[in-house]
Amino acid sequence: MQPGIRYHHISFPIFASALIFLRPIEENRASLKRHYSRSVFAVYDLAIVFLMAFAAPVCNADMVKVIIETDMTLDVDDVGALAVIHALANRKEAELLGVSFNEVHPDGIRGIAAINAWYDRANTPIGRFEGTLEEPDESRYLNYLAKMLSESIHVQAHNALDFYEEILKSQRDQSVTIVSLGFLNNLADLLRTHPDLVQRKVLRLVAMGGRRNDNFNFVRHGLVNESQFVIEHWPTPFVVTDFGGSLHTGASLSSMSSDNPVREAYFRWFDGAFKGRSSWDQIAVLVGVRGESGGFRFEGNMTGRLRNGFTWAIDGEHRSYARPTESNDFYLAEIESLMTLKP
Ligand SMILES: [Ca+2]
Repeated sequence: MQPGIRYHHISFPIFASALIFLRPIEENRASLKRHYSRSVFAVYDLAIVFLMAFAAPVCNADMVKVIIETDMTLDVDDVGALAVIHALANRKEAELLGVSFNEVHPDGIRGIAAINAWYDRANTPIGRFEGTLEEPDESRYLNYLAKMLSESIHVQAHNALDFYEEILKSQRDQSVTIVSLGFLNNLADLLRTHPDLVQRKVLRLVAMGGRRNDNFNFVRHGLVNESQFVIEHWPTPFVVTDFGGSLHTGASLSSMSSDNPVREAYFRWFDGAFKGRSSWDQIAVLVGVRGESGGFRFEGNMTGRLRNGFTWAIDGEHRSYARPTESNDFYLAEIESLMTLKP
């Protein structure tokens, strides 16, 4: 067991109990002040500062460290998924290490940056695919999002390879979850160039795509062989998720402020209306952050297939399929509330 984990396991219950114990004092602070001297409260405040200083790293130990790999361009569920990961970061369930863009739309980077900035995470590293794609996708919303980003924010996106190298090197071994919401071009490049780094640092790759004969994420832009390379050679656990088509979310974004780029993306995607759109990518984020405790079972004893004929064994350990175990209403409520959680 790593020392950090042991420290975390011992100290978290102590800090949690202390904070629960102190809560009534905090709630009745005004009336208690009438009965106790100033110096008593000075000691009390010092104790709180001490607890917060130690509680912060303890809580961080619990967070799932996530890199999002997105094709945010054609469909809008990538935008919803980015909202979900920011909300999970606000709730201390996840730490967003960076966002990597695997499409080539000229407004993609600024669109991603606009969302990060709205959630007060303008410094989130962004990676970009610097190759070319057959028939690049168009977007109904990215140009609007790009304009929402303040000119005062300098966006610097790095080549996806440099982006991954820099982030992964700085993280603990087997601590990083990559959630892929689009194409696998960046991850194929990463795996070819830094297979050892992937093996050492990546806990798990969760990929949104059809388990059998996927017709978008794993094949679009002529990338099916890149997808095969990733699925065939990824050295750590790989989880495929294809649930979410029947979950229509985003309509409640109408209640958010008009400076919210997530709201704007859904509004523009529906050509000036607020409706619900399928939630494949939000589900992938939930699978990545919450794993089986989020209402999924990682199953094996089946096969996956790509349209080029490549068939792969899903054994439930090295390769798994995330099967939903709850009702649609459960995921709908969860996603809708996360997408509308304010920063
Ligand atoms: Ca996507």
